[in-house]
Amino acid sequence: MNTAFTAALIALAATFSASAMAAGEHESHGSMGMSAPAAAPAAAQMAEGVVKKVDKAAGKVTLAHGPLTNLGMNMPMTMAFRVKDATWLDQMKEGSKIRFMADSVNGALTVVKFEPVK
Ligand SMILES: [Cu+2]
Repeated sequence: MNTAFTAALIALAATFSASAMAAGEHESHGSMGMSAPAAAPAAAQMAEGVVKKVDKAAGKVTLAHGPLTNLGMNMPMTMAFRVKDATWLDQMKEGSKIRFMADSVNGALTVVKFEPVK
């Protein structure tokens, strides 16, 4: 009787540790994504925008963009951004569509990732 109880306990413990391992693995995947925002998961956060105006002198671009949840913008709007790389302004044609990621850099909203959409 004692042996049967022990066996049941071992079986239970094995089941428990197996599910705990699965949960732990899942959790580590999640934290990996969070600690590496520049890696692959960031691609999913790229927003679409339409170039409205390019101001090379000021180093700014005006974009009509969709929601940017990382910046707390949940509504589409048109606004000016700084750009991390000024050469991007040469690739931003007024009226063209782009994919981008924006972030606050030293308090200024800045396009930190950019790729043209063909
Ligand atoms: Cu905005």
